This record gives sequence, C-alpha cells and structure tokens, in this order.
Amino acid sequence: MSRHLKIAAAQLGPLHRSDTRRDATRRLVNLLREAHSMGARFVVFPELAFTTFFPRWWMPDQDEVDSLYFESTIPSADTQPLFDEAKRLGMGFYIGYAEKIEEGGRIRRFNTAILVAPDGSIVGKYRKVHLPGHADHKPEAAFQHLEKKYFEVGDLGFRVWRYMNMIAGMLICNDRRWPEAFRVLALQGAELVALGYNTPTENLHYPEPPALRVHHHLIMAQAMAFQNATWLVESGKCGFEDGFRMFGHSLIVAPTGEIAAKSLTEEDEVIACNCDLDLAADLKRTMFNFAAHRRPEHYGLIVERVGAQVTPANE
Ligand code: CDT
Repeated sequence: MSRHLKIAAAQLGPLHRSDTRRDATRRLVNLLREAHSMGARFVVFPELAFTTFFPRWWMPDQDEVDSLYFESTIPSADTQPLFDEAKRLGMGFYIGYAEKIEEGGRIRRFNTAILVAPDGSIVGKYRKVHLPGHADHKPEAAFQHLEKKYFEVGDLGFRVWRYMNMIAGMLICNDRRWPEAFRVLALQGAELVALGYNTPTENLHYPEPPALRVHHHLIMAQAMAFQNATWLVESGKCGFEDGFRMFGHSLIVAPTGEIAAKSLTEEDEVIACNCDLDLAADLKRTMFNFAAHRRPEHYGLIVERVGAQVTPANE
C-alpha cells in the first residue's frame, strides 16, 4: 500500500517593519488552521517567518537588530501560540526564523529552520548554508541583501530525518539554486525537501524582468525535484514589504518534476496536495538509481574546487 501524506505550503503575504512577532504568529496560526481544514497534516512555512525580511536594511545597531528580529529561544512567549495550536491539531510543520545563540562565550547568529513534530517537539534543525548577497553597505542600491552581514554560514550540514513516516530534509531559500544541496539530501534517501524563501522581485545586481526571476524559480524547483526523485515543498513570503516586492509562486512539486500545486496571490495563501510519498520509488529504482549509475570517481572537482578555473584550450 502506498504512503500518502497531505502536505501544505502556507505562504505569507508581506510583514512590515511595524508588524510584531505576535501579529505574524496570529497569521501563521490562521494559515495552520486553514491547512488543517484542507486535510493537511504537515505544513511548510516561509524563511524568517516571524518578521519582515530585515536583511534588506542596513542597520548598524546590532542590539536593535537582535531585539527586533532574532529569536534567542524558540518557541518564545510570542511564538508559542503556533506551537500550541499545531500540537492541538496534531500537525507537523517546518518554519524559518533568525536564530541567536551563545556558544563558547560568543554570540552566533544563523538563518535557521526547524521541523516540529505533531506532538510539539522540535525534531530537526537546519542552518542556512548558502547565504546570498553581501556584508558591506551599498548606499547606491535600491535595497540591501545583507545576509552575509547578519548571519554566519550554517554549521549543521545537510541532514534528513525520519519524520511523519517519511524521510524529510530541509533547505532555505538560496539553497534551492545549488544542485549540490539537493544531491546531498537525496544521497541520504530524501523523499521530501521542505524549503522556505524570501525572493525579491527586483534583481539587486542588474535589471532583470520579474517574469524571468519567477521562471528561474520554477525551473529550478522542477529540475531539483525530478533529478533527485523527491517531493519538494517551497513556501514564500511575498508581496510589498514596506514597498519592497517579493514574488509568491509557492509550490509543491512531485518527484516527476510536475507542479502539483502553486499559489496564485502575493498574500497569505495555503496550497495543498495529497502527496504519494512512494511516487519517487520507481525513479529511485530506475533512472535515478544512484548506486547503479552515479560515477563519483569523476565528480572530484565538485568538492575540491569552489570557483571555476578555466583550463587552457586542448590540454
Ligand atoms: N532569501 C534569499 O536567500 N533570497 C535570495 C535572493 C538572492 S538575490 C541577492 C534567493 O536566492 O532567492
């Protein structure tokens, strides 16, 4: 008998700088209830889901940044209602937040996601590895993308968990552009990858049609799911946050690479799909039977070399 799990992506519309964590939590609880009413048992929320996408702002006062945007405990008094409601409804979820910890006598900050079980326990944690953007102030730019200033590179690697009768992995936003991240999860048998994102509609670096940015988002999701024979659930925070637009297009992609569900708005919106977790099995047995077909003896450069180096012609 095949395994099915009804999974939802709960997209968030804009959160402005004036919105509090309590405001965000209230909306997340509403989305959770809506997902439950649609029959979902697992919900994927966005990256940095309790606050506005603050890396767009240059803020020199780190104490202010910490108090406004970072969580030193999860759940906190403000975010607890989401955890309580999920437990009451018997639902699991993925959610992203800005994590601040004290370790070895120093403060560390990560862009983090957790997997929460239907009993309310936190079963998995992932800290974002691919931090896009820059660390310096670019006053000439329309907005900043300061993930390299506000976060350290994640130190927990790419892991999977046995969770809700499946093998689930986590990634965060920019990770979705890197095939290596998906492949490391797939090599551990991932059947589902959960991913939250915040993606500006405008390209910070050069002019680019917004439709092209969405096109890249969609083809990446379809390719990563198919080539790694996994379900992929991507949930965005979107719309105009204090005038800065981010695109929606949250989606659920089947291991066949087909889009099974996609959001239509740039507001709070839930999409869901009854996912056949065994759908990947045929692909994992045949075309993407890694054990039979991969040739890692020829992939050495993937881990030996970071940036491209051009070999002189014909050598
Ligand atoms: N949040 C995040 O990682 N956003 C990036 C924007 C890249 S442009 C500097 C993304 O890949 O969607």
